[in-house]
Amino acid sequence: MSQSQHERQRLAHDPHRPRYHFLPPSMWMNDPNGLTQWRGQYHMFYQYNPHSAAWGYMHWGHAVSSDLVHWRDLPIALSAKPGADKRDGCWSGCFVNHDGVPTIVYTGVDKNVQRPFIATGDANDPDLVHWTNYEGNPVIANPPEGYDQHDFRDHSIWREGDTWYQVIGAGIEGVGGAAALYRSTDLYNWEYLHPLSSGELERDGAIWECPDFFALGDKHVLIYSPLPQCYAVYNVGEYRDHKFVAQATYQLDFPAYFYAPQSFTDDQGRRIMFGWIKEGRSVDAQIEAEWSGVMTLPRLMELGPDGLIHFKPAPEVAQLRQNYQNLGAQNISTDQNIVLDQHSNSCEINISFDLGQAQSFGLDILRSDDGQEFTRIAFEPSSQELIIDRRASSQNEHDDRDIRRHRLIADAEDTLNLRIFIDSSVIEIFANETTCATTRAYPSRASSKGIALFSQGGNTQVSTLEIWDIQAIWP
Ligand code: DQQ
Repeated sequence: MSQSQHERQRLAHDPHRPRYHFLPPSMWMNDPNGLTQWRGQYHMFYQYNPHSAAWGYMHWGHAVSSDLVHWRDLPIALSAKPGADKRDGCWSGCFVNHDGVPTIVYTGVDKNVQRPFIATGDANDPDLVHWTNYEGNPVIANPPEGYDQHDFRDHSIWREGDTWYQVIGAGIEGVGGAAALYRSTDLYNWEYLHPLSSGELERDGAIWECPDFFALGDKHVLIYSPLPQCYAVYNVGEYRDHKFVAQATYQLDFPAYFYAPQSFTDDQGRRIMFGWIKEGRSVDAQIEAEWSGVMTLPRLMELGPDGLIHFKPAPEVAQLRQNYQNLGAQNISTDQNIVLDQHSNSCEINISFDLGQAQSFGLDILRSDDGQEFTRIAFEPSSQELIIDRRASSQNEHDDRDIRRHRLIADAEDTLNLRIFIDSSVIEIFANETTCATTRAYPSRASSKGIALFSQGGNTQVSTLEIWDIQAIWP
């Protein structure tokens, strides 16, 4: 058994550890990096600290998959130098197919100075195991004048004709977060042009981390993760004269467990995103668990006729379904709780509610047999708010336990469809495809796997209710 399989087996008993969302064998993970499909295989690199379940000494972990769902661990691709400071290492970046040479552009951090670095791999190796740093690193000496000289990191690269373009996450002094645009003919010598886009300090943050820029439908999309807000934002707009003008801006996922997403186009032309799901419990609990950080499911992004990005789990995830239960239509009477027979904390729920007279309706998941512990997902038609209530999610006061309200990005008119993926402590929700909400819950009771439906202030008709158990992706 390999070391990584051993680690996975060692931690598999942990009831809060996800079983079908990707995470490393053990220890800390944050951003997805270098996502690509290379010679048929999907590659996931990720920010990884192999020494602890806390951030620091960043390496690039690495796994491959032939189906976006089952992953095979590979050796660390990029390492922090021995003796590095906690803040030094290999920070986020992207993969580039440089005329057949597999290439990574990332942020090398040395003595807390952040600069663009390049490493190349072996084109004949489908696993892309070996990476060699370019001797001339860094490839850009300093951030441009007028920019914050410290925060200058994370890369998104594309090609137009013979010319490479890249944006780097940055901030302009006194202005706000920005995506600094560069151009190059050889990927190694870069000329600064101007901000592809920049924001207003108060509204859009001081620094934009992890910019991701790509065409979608007949528009362009710029995604970034602003600081200090610490959530991810997507902008749909026009790209002209090498400037991006946003026409619509939305938070990508609610509330803020989802961060630093990255996307890529696969061989089928699909735009696929992964994001980092943070923990919702104390640092001590993470260190004790010996793991921290989870990837979202692979999300397909399409531009809808409404001008919004529509998010769906990649269809490949459906291969993990088993024990299909079609519970058909259900009528929930006002103030009634329908406790279902199903018990699972590793499942997918597809539920559609008709919007009727009820003031609010929804479901309790991760519910204990006595109904004392549960996580409530509710919808209030009058405010169009999705409400995630975790006040009774766990008995541990160090876990996040709050109630949050999020207005849907697109109003639900007649129906609210929720696709809910529960994976131990991860809850990933797709609401009418246009609003995503990801949260965490760490139930204390072993029986907290139940599901109940409720309606308040009027009856609610459920038109579809399907539930599948979801299989683990590791043996
Ligand atoms: N994580 C990386 C940075 C990036 C941040 C460091 C976002 O490159 O800006 O681990 O989570």
